[in-house]
Amino acid sequence: MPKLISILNGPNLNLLGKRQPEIYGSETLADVEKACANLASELGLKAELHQSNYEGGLVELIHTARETSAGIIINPAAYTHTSVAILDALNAFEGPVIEVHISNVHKRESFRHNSYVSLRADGVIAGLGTEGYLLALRRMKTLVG
Ligand code: CA2
Repeated sequence: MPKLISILNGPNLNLLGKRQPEIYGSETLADVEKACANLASELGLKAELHQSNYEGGLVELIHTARETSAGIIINPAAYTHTSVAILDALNAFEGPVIEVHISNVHKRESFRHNSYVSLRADGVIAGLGTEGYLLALRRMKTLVG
């Protein structure tokens, strides 16, 4: 059985590819899901992508991943910069965690420079577009085998 990697996405990322392409590119979240599923299968992994617009929804997805997944790739979107609840949930997850941001948050407003999730993440990718999810999956393969 291939190991499962949960790819979790926060608020407004359901709009990916539909608004603000100058910041977030033109690929939709469904495109990202397909590309991740294909790469995961090449790597001998399984990837499942989820998105929630709610903080508690993301906490529950992390709790589910505790039971099902070898690793978590997470783009918590705006909750990156505000959510102790998501940090606490990730701290209760035993496997590797990689934080992904599509845009380079360090080149943007100063409120985007702090990440609570980075206190737990084993690695952080920012500013590499949606390709960041694929690079995170490759690193996951190294980490979970
Ligand atoms: O760069 C990223 O991936 C972010 O996590 C995206 C968040 C933002 O709050 C973070 O600071 C950085 C925003 C996600 C909103 O996604 C949209 C995508 C397309 C159109 C509108 C919103």
